[in-house]
Amino acid sequence: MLTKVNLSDHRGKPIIEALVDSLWDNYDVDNQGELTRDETKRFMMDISREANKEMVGQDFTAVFKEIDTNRNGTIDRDEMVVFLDKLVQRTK
Ligand SMILES: [Ca+2]
Ligand SMILES: [Ca+2]
Repeated sequence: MLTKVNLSDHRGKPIIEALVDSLWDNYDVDNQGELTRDETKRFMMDISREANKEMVGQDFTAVFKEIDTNRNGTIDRDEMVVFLDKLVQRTK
């Protein structure tokens, strides 16, 4: 869960990367190293609940497309890093 990630305590490791590690631990259910649409949806629903935002309800398909920059239908770590980075900028 995101709430378990202490953003200020990842010595030497970029925060986003640590976040992605924890995401993959929690959401890459089939352990293929990528998040499928369903896995991503679970993650989005969880963060929107925790952040108390309606970011997902609106248009998951559009959000998924935004993350899946190479359009192969799954989210890899690099894509998630880019997305989270944008998200962090946005919520600052
Ligand atoms: Ca997966
Ligand atoms: Ca992809």
